[in-house]
Amino acid sequence: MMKFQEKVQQLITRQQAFLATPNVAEPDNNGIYQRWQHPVLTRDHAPVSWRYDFNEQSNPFLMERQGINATFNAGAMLFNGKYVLAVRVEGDDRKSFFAIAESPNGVDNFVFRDKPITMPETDDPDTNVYDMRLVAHEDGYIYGLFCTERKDFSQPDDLSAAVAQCGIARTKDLDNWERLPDLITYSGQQRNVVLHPEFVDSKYALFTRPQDGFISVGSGGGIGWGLTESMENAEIKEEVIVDAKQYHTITEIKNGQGPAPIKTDQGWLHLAHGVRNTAAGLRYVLYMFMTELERPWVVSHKPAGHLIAPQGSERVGDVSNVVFSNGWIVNEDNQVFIYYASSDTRMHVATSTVEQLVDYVLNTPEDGLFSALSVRKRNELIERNAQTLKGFSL
Ligand code: M1P
Repeated sequence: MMKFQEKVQQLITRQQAFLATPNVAEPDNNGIYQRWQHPVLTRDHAPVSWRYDFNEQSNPFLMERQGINATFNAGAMLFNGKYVLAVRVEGDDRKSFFAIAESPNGVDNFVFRDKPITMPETDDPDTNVYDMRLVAHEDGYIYGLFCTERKDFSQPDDLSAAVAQCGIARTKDLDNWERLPDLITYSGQQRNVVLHPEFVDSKYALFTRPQDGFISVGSGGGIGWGLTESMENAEIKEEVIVDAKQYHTITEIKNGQGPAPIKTDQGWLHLAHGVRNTAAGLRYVLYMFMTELERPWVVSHKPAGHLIAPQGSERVGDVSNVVFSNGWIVNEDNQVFIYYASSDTRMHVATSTVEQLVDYVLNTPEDGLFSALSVRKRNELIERNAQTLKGFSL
């Protein structure tokens, strides 16, 4: 029988080999982005020392004492030459926390730092924290804006009744965080709040997602926008809607800003999620749009439909039929790494370039909102192609 120490060594060695597994681009792509074969982060990437007790006296069966359930919805940035994810790690106890994982190339070899982030709290403790957006603001700080969830004590008998608000923290090194007061708005609950990387009219600007309830946005919804004088006491007195939810589109039930937008010569590139209801439950997909450079709250271009929808094994997980993104990275070669989670379970990457995504946003037809218009546009494409394809053997 294998000795305890040998079993420990085997666990460590196996995980090291797993973490070093190279990722491989899918053989085909759609011209917009490239999918990769393996998830970049799964629960198996969580260090074994976060899960097992390696003391033979206290853990003779070498049990996983504190299991990890999922690694998903990660904020992202380049930091000290590395591709860095601020991952939502969820323990078997359903509590989420943040942990930094780093990769040299953005597509594989992601390794967690030694310990999760110890996030300071406000006077009102968070029950759960998740979905951090990392933003290097022009004020010199790296901000992490995230959802803080607490019990809704106005409904004591409903144990699912919760309140979502925007927690705010900042750092210079991603290890040591200063917690600031939660964002104040006047529109019920908030989730998917994202800091714009630049000042607007000398103020901090935030994308918001006002909602009436914890899951249902009710009469709220849409991606909002508001300004605050400071982040030390962030307060948005007035929100305008940038991109509203809309009947018979991918945002029929709700939507939310993903990561902070990317600045390009043509405008700000946005990645967001849209949600519609189906007989099988909510379906979350990712979509893009562009806003004006000088007025980041005004949409200038919006392709119809989704950019990324859950595919194959991505469709199955703790909350199935979901893709969600709150992190993307542009590197020095203008390559874009879109980090997206599937089904609230694991993280993937899709790669593209700024040039491709700008082309996609500027030149993909908008949603005509009616089947007849959709068919007309498709027939126009088919007829143009018929001319272009003369001379090809079809
Ligand atoms: O379960 C899908 C997603 O649901 C929520 O997103 P939204 O507020 O837009 O509905 C979040 O809890 C998110 O973490 C989760 O991935």
